[in-house]
Amino acid sequence: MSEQTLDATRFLDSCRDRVDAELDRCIDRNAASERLQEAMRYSVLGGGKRIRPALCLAAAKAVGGSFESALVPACAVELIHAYSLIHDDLPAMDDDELRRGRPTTHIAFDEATAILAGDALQALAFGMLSESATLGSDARLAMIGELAAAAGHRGMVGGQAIDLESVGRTLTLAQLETMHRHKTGALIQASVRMGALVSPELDERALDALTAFAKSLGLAFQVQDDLLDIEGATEVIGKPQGSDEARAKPTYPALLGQEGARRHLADLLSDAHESLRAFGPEADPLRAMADFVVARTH
Ligand code: GRG
Repeated sequence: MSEQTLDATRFLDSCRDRVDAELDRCIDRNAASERLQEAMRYSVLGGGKRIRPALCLAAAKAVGGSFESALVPACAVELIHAYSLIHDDLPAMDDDELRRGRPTTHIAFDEATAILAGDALQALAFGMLSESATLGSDARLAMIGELAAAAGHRGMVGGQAIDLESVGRTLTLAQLETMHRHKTGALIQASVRMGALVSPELDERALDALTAFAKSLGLAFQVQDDLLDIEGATEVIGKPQGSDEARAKPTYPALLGQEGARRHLADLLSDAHESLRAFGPEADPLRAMADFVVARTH
């Protein structure tokens, strides 16, 4: 393990306990349906690297914001992420039976419960933000807007729609990047920007630099995901690799070749670091997270 990966692993570990404790607390025991509540807890608390919460907490640190204030937005982005995975795994979408080494939510429960769990997690994310006692009302409002834009039809859901429309079609690199900017990039960008928004003294230049960082990192995340897929190092879920459906998905290695995709990944990582040039050591966790995202093995 390289020194940077080790730094990020330490940072991720230090975030995970606090984030998981908060997620455990916020999916309380008072849902109207016990089965729904179990499905929500199953989906959120059953593993996951917590990359998005860690990016949120690292961005807050980079601009001098407090860990305590960034904890709720960090959990909110993870709830949106968990909902997106539940819905993405459904038969009407990717139709996957395994996620994080366990049955997907619709397999462990049933399809209708999985849909409702995703819906409820999305609502919970916004509810948590609106009620956060550690954030001022301006910050709460800005974060709710940020997360809504990233999650909705101009962001993640829009990207998923492009993805569904693209199966079996040949995309140009520009079209592929447009899809990933929306599908995975938007939530990664929101994670970083919401972390930055906890700082009352945030200046526009710092926010722009962090946004540029997150844009490069969001694409890098997806290039590495595609590389892991073809290298077979990723957790293969439900469908055999190389199946007709898997082959029909547009990917970076399919467009650029494996070597081309690796070079593109290195360029995106370098762009991400360049965006942080004006920041001092307080942005080191963010730098380490960028290195981790491109070096991750699953
Ligand atoms: C269905 C509303 C809706 C949206 C779906 C983002 C998305 C849009 C679906 C996610 C499906 C997916 C597998 C996308 C590729 C990106 C990816 C590998 C996500 C998994 O993120 P990690 O690696 O997962 O952060 P963990 O398990 O660590 O949380």
